[in-house]
Amino acid sequence: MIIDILTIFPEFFNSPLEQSLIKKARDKGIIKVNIYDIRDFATDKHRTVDDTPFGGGDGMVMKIEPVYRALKHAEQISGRGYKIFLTPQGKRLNQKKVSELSCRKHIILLCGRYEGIDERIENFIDEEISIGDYVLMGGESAALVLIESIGRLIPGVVGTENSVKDESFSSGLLEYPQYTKPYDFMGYKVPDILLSGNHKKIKEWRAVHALVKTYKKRPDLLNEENISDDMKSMLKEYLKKNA
Ligand code: 6GU
Repeated sequence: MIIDILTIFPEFFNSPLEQSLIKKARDKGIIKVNIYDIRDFATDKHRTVDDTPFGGGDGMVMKIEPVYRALKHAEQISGRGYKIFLTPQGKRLNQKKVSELSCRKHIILLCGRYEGIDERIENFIDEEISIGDYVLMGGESAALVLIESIGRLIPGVVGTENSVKDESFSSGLLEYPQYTKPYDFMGYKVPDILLSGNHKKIKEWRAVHALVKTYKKRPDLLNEENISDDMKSMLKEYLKKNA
């Protein structure tokens, strides 16, 4: 996958994209990241990328020409890409969207700063994405969130496919509780069933506890689609026993 990032803060990405699994994926050539400095596409000697808003008001607006030229340049280098504008006004990101995007060959992430980009940018992008209902200083950290969430779904980036498949959200539920040594930490013990060696029972326990955890921490995630009648009665029984 080719990921192009258009930003006025190219250095922002240096360290995060040089760590851990993303770095390995880049080294292996599974992910190719190109960072473009929008300022390089300004045409005046001050390399201006923002200006005051028409109609007055506080703050500055990112000019459309340098952004447009940066987009065109990125596509000249790597071909047509799926152009995403990171903005708090975009569609809220979720695992389904992440999964969809992970199938694309080439995405272009446009990071906005200041009070936003000239509205006419909407004519030149494919989608606007927000990472949640709060306001960041710019789209850069949101671009990183996208890269991490998408990157780990690309085959070969995260160790085993299973560790991706089983975890929180892919199934619509939170992940079951995990433990490692020591068995007893300050009196808090690991559930004995996990030490029993009975794989059928362990599987069952994990299914119930994924459900219990979701019910307790994120009840908003439960719906008719991700909870079968069997699971419903198991949850009821568990809650009755542990009331
Ligand atoms: Cl993508 N950008 C900014 N500036 N703020 C945000 C956001 C994006 N997503 C949530 N808040």
